[in-house]
Amino acid sequence: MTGESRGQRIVALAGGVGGARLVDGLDRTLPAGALTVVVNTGDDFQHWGLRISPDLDTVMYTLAGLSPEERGWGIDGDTFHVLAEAERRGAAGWFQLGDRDLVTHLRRTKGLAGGRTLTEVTTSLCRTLGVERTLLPMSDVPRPTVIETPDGRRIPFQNWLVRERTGPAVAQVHYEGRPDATATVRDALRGADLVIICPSNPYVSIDPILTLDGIAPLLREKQVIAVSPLIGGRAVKGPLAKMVAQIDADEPTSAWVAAHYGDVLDGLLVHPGDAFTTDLPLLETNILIQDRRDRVALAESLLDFARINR
Ligand code: FO1
Repeated sequence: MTGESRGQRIVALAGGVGGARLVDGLDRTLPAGALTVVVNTGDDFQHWGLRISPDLDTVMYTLAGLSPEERGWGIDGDTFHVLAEAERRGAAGWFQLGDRDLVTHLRRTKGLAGGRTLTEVTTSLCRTLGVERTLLPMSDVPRPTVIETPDGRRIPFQNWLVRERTGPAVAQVHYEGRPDATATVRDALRGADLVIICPSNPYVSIDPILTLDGIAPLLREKQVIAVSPLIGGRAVKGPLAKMVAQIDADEPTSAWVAAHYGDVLDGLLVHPGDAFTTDLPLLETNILIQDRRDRVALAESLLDFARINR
């Protein structure tokens, strides 16, 4: 596969843990320079005066081999002494920032305060952790995701996800502000031979990227292949299944994923048993990523499928 992919430029759109795992498989499969990862920053927020970019960090730590296998976010084996002390002194402790992880947030916050862009800061964070792949925040300007409940309450995304444990029902998801994708992101997409939509939550990880001005029209000119984030009517991780029921009053199926992405999509990978009747090229293959071997196998199947359907 590496030989066949030589010279190809592939862009992956990714959110959190599920996206990071496929990106890791692509990283292990594709030659140097062939892969650019555009990462959702709608989850970003300020906490303890620090700029936290959970999805960028999840992808970065995964590529650096630092992520905990099960949990997926943060740094494996991290300690939480600062968190315990901060809580003892009355700080909010609902978002678990690990001691080693804190160095990332401190450096990012300092870099941004010094006038560097999130793109620049991300590149330097990656280099210090030995990550050579190009990781690009979707935008250098904040675009916070906000959850709206049926009674009109608006809850910042991390508060809803972590603090309120996805309890409040979701009527709508908003992406606040109208920043542009960075020029670097647009150039990467313009030059792409293949765009991969990772198995991340469409509403809160992928749509923040797809709804940036000019991105969807650009993608309609490209071969775009997605991996379903749903298996047998359940999300591999996170609240997607109940969001589909609450927001779209629909069943959380692969057919929903295809309909959601609509004419942007040129192919979809679904788990065995999840195929449905459609003109869209489908590949039924194991999309449940449990270990490193699964990540590479999925990346290879996807690249083969893209080549056959080009
Ligand atoms: N997710 C949680 O469910 N609880 C946490 O306390 C938490 C802390 C955290 C710290 C750093 C980081 O990079 C990610 C963290 N996450 C936590 C994960 C993260 O908030 C979500 O998984 C993503 O935003 C969803 O893509």
